Formats: sequence, structure tokens, C-alpha cells
Amino acid sequence: MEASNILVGVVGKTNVGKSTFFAAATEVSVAIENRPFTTIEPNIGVGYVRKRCVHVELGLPKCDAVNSICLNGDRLIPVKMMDVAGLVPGAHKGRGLGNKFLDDLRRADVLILVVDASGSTDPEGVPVGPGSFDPVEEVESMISEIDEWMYGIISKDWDKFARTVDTGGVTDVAGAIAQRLSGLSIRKMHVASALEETGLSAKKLTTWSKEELRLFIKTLRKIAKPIVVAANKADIPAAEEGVKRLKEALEPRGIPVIPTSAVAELALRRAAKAGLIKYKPGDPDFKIVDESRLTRRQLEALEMIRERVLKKWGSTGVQQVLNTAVFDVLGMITVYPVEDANKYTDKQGRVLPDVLLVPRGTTVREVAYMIHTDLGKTFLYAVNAKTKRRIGESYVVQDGDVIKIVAAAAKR
Ligand SMILES: Nc1nc2c(ncn2[C@@H]2O[C@H](COP(=O)(O)OP(=O)(O)O)[C@@H](O)[C@H]2O)c(=O)[nH]1
Ligand SMILES: [Mg+2]
Repeated sequence: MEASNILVGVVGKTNVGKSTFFAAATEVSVAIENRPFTTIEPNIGVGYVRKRCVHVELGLPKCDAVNSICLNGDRLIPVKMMDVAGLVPGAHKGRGLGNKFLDDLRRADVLILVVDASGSTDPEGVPVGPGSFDPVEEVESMISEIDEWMYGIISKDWDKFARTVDTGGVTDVAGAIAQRLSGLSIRKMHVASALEETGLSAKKLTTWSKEELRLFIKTLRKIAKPIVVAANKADIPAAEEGVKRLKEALEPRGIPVIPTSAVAELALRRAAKAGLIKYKPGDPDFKIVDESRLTRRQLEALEMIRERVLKKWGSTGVQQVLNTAVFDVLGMITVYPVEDANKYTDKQGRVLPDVLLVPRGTTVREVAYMIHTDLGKTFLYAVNAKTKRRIGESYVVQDGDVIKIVAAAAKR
């Protein structure tokens, strides 16, 4: 997976707050000129993960963020997000807008499953009284739609594929499966893990039972399209019970559940952008800048967000969902490439201009390739700017590393 090429899909049934979540996550709360990447396609935008900027750890007064944003020591790093339209039960059979939307999912690396934790929408997305529907059932039904969709794609012509692999003397089975599934953003590493987890590595493909194929696909989905649940509408009192039930049912299965209030986050980001409050996405509270600039209604609305969301849950949850998806679930870490390992600057003298998101386990040579193919090809060695030590190509980069890469022909 390439740095900053991560695509986060926002999925769920209709009326749970997907678009509100997407709008909140892609709204930048500060006025900045060179916003890195703007909207690319109608339903694709840019959200940000938040992490303490390394300039703080290095004791520098500031940095000159270029490919990201630094807000008083918090680095906001862009990731692509996709607002996938509503999923209805039976979508994999073509119900609703069915497969068209499921097709959007092909490109996603991680899914944010937005559910109505307050239970106030029925399975078709029709509003009903709070607590009428069980959010756990909602999650099960959404996951089963996604699993069925993948099963439909992968099982198609499987027998023929299996025969080709088994009789064709293919030694790299994981590679062959991955190649077949490359359109689903599924990598060889994902396939290899799924084969191992299901104990199917050593079994000839043609001997897999239907159940084994099903288990394999379910496992592969969990690995290649992992899910984070945004237990939304947490500002509604009935959501308390819903969040509890979701956590109990899903966390033992390794699915993180984070209570969110997308409407609250959107309101806070807009108020911050308008200069009415001081608030950074993910903060546990906000500060009113000048009370006289707010109407009575605005003040009441802000106070309600403070009471019902921030004090109750610790934050609106939106930032936490993105951070969990990218840092915990996808296992991304941050690396800062520089030209000058003493001043931490690029060629133009800008301090720590870029930060890359790379998968844990990436080598410094792979980082060089991510920056530029030429840099990867002509790589000689690198310098760890924090320790000033020289490092070889096989050095595995660590979170927060600042690295200078030295190449033979430093063509960039
Ligand atoms: N109370 C509450 N309502 C929300 C929240 N997020 C979204 N909504 C409301 O739910 C309805 C559907 O929202 P929308 O984002 O269009 O849902 P989508 O169909 O899933 O994209 C709208 O009336 C939103 O204002 C939330 O966090 N809390
Ligand atoms: Mg929508």
C-alpha cells in the first residue's frame, strides 16, 4: 500500500449519518490556503488523521507542513475518503442501488461502518422512535451484505480457476489468488494471511469444500476490508444502551466500536472555521472565542454538544474513528523524509514539510520507492536524523522517524 493512497470507505444503511460523518471528517476547521488535495470526485473527499507532530518531540518551535497541516503541534495527515451510498438488506442481490454501491467498496482499504446506535431508523432507513431497532442486528446485516458481495465475486468461476492453479503447477498460490482479486484492492499479503488463518495453505484449491471457500472469503474480507464501527447519533440518550450492546457484541470479535456524533462534529468544525470557537478535531472540549458574536440559539446548541457529547463520551468520536481505522486497524505509522538531517529541512529549507503514512514493517528502501521510483532504484543509504546514524536499506522504519535518503543520482 502506498503512502497517502489509503482509501477509507464510509458505509452503512440509509439515514444513519454517513454523509454527515463524511462532511464532518472532510471539513477543515481552519482557514488555510494550500489545502493538500481537494475534493477529487463527488463522493470522494479528504479526511485527516491526527497525530502529535514530530517537531514538538525535536524541540523545534514550529514546522513548515506542506503535504499535511500542523495545528499547534498536531499534525493532520490527509487520507482519501469515500461516501458510499446507502446499503439496504439484499443489496448483494441487486436490491436498492445494490451492486453499484458495493462496487465502490472494491477500492476501499478500510471501512467505517456507520450505524444508528440510537436505534431510530429501521432496516430500510426509515426514521422510527429511538430504541426501536437493535444496532447490533444492523451491524450483522451490513457485514453479511458485504461478505455475500465478496462471495459472489470470488466464487464466480472459482472451480475453473482452482483447476488452472492445481494443474498448472502454480507454486505461488497466494500470488495467483491475489492477482485474480487485484481489482478488489486485495494484496498477496492479505491472501496469505487468510490462507494461514483458515488452515487452507496446504490444501489443493480443487479439494476445498463450499464451506471452506466461504470461510476463506469471510476471513479474507476481515483482513482486506476491515471494519471500524462508528456508533453514531450518540447524542441521543437511547444510544447509551446501543453503544453498550455494540461494544459487548463486537469488540470480542476484534471490531472496534467508537461512539460518535457526526452532527456535533460538523457543527464544531464549522463554528471553528468561522472563528466562533477554538476547537481542533478530536479535542475533548472547545473554547468560545467571543460570546457576543453568538446568538442565544447558537450558545444553547454548543452547550448541548458539550453536555450530551463531549462530557459524556470524551469527544465527538469522528477523529477517533479515523485514527483507529488508519493507525490501529491498518497499522500505519508516520515517517518524515528530509534533505538535511541536522536542520530537518528539505531543499528549500522548509522544516519537516512532508509526512508519509506507511505500513508498519516498511523498510527505508521501500520508503525511498514511495517518494520516487528513481530514489528507490538509486538508493545508497539513509540517515536517521534523530540519532544522526547511518542506516542501511533493510532498516525497518519506526513511527515518527525523520529520515534523509542518500541516492546515487539524486534525481527527484
Ligand atoms: N442526532 C443525530 N442525528 C444525526 C447524526 N448524524 C446524522 N444525523 C441525522 O440523520 C439524518 C441522516 O443523515 P445523513 O448524513 O444524510 O445519513 P445517510 O443517509 O447515512 O448519508 C439527518 O437528519 C442527519 O441530520 C448524529 O450524530 N446525531
Ligand atoms: Mg448519504
